[in-house]
Amino acid sequence: MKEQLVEIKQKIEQQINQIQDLNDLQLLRSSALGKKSELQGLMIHLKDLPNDEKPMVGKLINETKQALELIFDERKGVLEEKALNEKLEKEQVDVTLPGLKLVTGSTHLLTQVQEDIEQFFIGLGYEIKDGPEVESDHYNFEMLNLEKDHPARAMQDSFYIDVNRLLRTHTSPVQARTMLESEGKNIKIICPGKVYRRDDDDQTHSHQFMQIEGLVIGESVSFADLKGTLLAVIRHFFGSERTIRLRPSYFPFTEPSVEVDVFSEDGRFIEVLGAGMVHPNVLKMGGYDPQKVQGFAFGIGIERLAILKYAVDDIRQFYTNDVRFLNQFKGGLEK
Ligand code: 2NL
Repeated sequence: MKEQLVEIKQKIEQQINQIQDLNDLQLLRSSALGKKSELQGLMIHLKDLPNDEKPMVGKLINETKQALELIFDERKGVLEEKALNEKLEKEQVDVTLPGLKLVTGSTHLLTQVQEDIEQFFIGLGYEIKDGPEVESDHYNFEMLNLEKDHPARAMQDSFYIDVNRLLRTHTSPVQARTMLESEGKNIKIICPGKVYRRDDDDQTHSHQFMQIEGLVIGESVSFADLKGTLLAVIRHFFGSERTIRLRPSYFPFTEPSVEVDVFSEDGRFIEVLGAGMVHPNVLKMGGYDPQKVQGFAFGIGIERLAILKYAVDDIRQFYTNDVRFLNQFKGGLEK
């Protein structure tokens, strides 16, 4: 019996040492020590032994079992450590490797300039208005005192969709619509947006560009108010020391009309926008009595502002989406 136990123990020990996998070890443990095992079989046969041998043999079987339990536990410990080491090896992370760069987008320079100017005028109590980019001849030209035979209305200068409709050539139609909606009440608005002219694109021309127009109407709106407003927006955008110069000009929708130059650092005057007092005909068509109210209006080219402030050498840079250009303005407008 004793030899039999030693033999069983050796056999199982050998099997344990060959096992490489924790699951297999658990299976072997059940078959070697469980209810249907050889050892358990010997336990059952105890009852057939003479009484004086029973305690000794029983003790021997139990000792063998305990010894094997220990060997199983030891092997389990070894295999668990091996599994952990393999897992650590496989999931190794080199924290010194460079990370993946997160590519983020940013606001387009033209949008930054637009929002900057918008915020300035919001601070002065203006409302922001927008309207359709496909306009009727009526709102785009007629309401702005451009007669039927005015050269600006020529087919070759605008994108016509049919005889009556075209892509707006300025944001003025938004202002004309606002005048009609306002039914004679005071107005203080700016209208930013895309506008279209039939031009061949080159360094300084784009068939699509952006404008911000402004319109103020009220009983005591004067040319001095216009001048003060323009000086304030120029100083906001180009710096508080800037001076401006107003030159007489002509627009069909304003009288008198001016062109505004900003004094540049190298002593030259650079044209930045057009403006004037709203023409009596435009007031009348918009439902206002020119004997009772006055208005001023201005039109600013957004590209022009950005080109002057950031020395952009080609207007097409705004529309060709070269990220090397766009990324230069990722940080927002510097003040
Ligand atoms: C320019 C000149 C200007 C206006 C736009 C305007 C609008 C209404 C009535 C009167 Cl509804 N005027 N707009 C006035 C003067 C000049 O734009 O050179 N823009 C880039």
